[in-house]
Amino acid sequence: MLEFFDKLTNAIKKYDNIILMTHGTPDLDGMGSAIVFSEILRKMNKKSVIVAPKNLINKALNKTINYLNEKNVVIPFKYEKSISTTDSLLIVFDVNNSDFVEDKTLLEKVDNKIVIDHHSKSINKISGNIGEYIDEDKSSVVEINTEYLRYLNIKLDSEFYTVLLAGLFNDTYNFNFQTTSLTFNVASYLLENGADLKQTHDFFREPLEVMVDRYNYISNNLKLKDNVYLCVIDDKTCSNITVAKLADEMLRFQNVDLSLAIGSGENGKIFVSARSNGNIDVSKLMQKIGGGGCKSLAATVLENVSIKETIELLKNVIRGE
Ligand SMILES: [Mn+2]
Repeated sequence: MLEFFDKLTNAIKKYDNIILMTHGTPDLDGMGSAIVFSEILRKMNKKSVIVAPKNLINKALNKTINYLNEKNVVIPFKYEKSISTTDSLLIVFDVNNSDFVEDKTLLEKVDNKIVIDHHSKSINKISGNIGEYIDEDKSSVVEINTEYLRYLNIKLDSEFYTVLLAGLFNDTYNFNFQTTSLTFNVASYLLENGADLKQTHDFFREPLEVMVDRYNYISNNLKLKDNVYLCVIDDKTCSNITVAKLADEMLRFQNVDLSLAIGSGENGKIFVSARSNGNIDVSKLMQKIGGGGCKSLAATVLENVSIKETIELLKNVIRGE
């Protein structure tokens, strides 16, 4: 890790035009990391831009951006067309599959790339030709970025530590997934530096009707196998985030080792989310049906299939386990 941090610092010093990007439909880990990284660069007297999200439907991230605006933090969002790519360095956070980045055109335009991620390596992996750090044992990109902050020994304003803590909460689902002693160690460091725990919780608070709705789908769960459950949103279109949260919640129940959730989005897409308490590697499971992720969180998007067919498909995938 230290070797990578040396490489990262040298690359940052070499380039004046630094572009930060995360995955499409960003979350608090990827975008939170990019926002804080841009502040780290500012402290290093380097200007940067963040590729602006086209799809900002993550409510917790929206609340975080509003919170930063209230603190007068300027987030340097720019769309691909207005970003200069000559002599530039692109740092990609929280994604290594070239199909899932916020802007593929930009990815192809920039030659010099660094990848910082914690997902399993995809067959369409972006080449981090300047450097890459991809560690599946890390809970989140926040964990890696916080280690970099420590390495640099840079102090930030407290709101940035709050954003990092929120990213950690997001990817571990409040320390339920992928959590190691380092995760707690990083959380402790963030709190010592002024992260606001109450504020972090507030980002994730949801309206009563949303929670009640989620539990309606949970109460109608399908048992696919011992300790394996599926929840289905079949009465409306929804976002991939709604599906992911359903799978997250289902894993909190006793005797659930693997939770799956599905729902259909716009344009006939079917979102599938899978969560595991660690007994089963769900990234391998989702890879079988064109997706990916980490050991305990993974997902895929299916096309040209119905909800009914997806249920059958998942039953078959689970039977193979
Ligand atoms: Mn992440």
